[in-house]
Amino acid sequence: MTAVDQGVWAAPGRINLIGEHTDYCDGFVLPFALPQRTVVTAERLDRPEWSVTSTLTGETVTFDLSEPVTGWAAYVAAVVWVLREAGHEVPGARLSIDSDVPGGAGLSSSAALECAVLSALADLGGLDIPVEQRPSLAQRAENAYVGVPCGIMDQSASTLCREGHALFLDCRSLATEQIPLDLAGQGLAILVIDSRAPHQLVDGEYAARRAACERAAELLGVPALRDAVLDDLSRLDDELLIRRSRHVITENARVLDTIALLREGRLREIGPLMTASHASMRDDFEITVPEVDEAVDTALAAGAYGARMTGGGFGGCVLALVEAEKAATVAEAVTTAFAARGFNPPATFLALPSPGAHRLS
Ligand code: GAF
Repeated sequence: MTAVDQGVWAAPGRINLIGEHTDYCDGFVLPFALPQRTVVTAERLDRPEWSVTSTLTGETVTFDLSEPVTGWAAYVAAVVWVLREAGHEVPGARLSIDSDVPGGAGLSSSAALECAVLSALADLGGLDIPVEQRPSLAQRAENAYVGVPCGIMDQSASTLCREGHALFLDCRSLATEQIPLDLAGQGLAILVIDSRAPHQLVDGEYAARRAACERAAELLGVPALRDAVLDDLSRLDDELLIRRSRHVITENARVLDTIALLREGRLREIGPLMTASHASMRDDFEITVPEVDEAVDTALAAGAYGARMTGGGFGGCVLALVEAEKAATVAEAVTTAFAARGFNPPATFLALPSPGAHRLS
């Protein structure tokens, strides 16, 4: 690959149609990329130094990896680190970062940053990194450098999604299939409701859910919960592990059922699967909070076909499948319900399946 001296690259946030907390269980997910994205303007430097400016805060962080980098710039340092670890000659660079992916909302602002920086550095260095290998590198950057034990869904979505499609990803084989998602063509819309619920103890809770799933798989004698079926649960005697496992087993099945319906163009019928996914996250996986439960219940009462929280949990966003013409009414109903319960006002927008990471200029 020919190296370029400078350019502008973008990578999107994502929303997950269905398949939550299944990625680190070797299971199935079905995210799509959002129009909201992180944009990196970058130029190559002739020394091994990286200077990163956030256009949102004006802050600049400069590092050469001789010291650990913390804070938001750690996500950038992590990408430099992982590329070097993989044997690539990463060029020094001056990077300017802009983003309209809301942070802390469960829409993968971290993955968008990682994947945009990875795209920029790969092109600046003329590095030969096939696009299919990029999600694993970005995930490893986050796991090993930043220290977040995330799965591979977000980095895959930010890298591999295509406009107008959802990405069916088998998180064991990493096989992908682009599933057409023509919402507008069927008069439908996906309304996103950002609950703006304050996040608490999120990292610890995420790691605890992952550990519970791994423990359950170990007790069942399978490589991952992907390999378990509901009948296996009678072999567990820990009530908590039974519920955690039941979520993952039923969620994987719901992803496959959703895909079968989408392939037949039966978009409205995925609604009940979305709602069942939410109930499972609320009752078995216990990762919802009152704000997201309220958003789901109100959206359904206002006529949504289905609604569920998306992302790691404990706040963040809900997506609701609605008739396009009803989206504003559903959004208004949720805003009113939030006010009545004394919650922060939610933010709402429509999600359009958008392209994954690419060079803009
Ligand atoms: C977060 C993680 F980063 C993903 O890997 C995934 O586990 C998700 O939570 C839950 O489905 O976004």
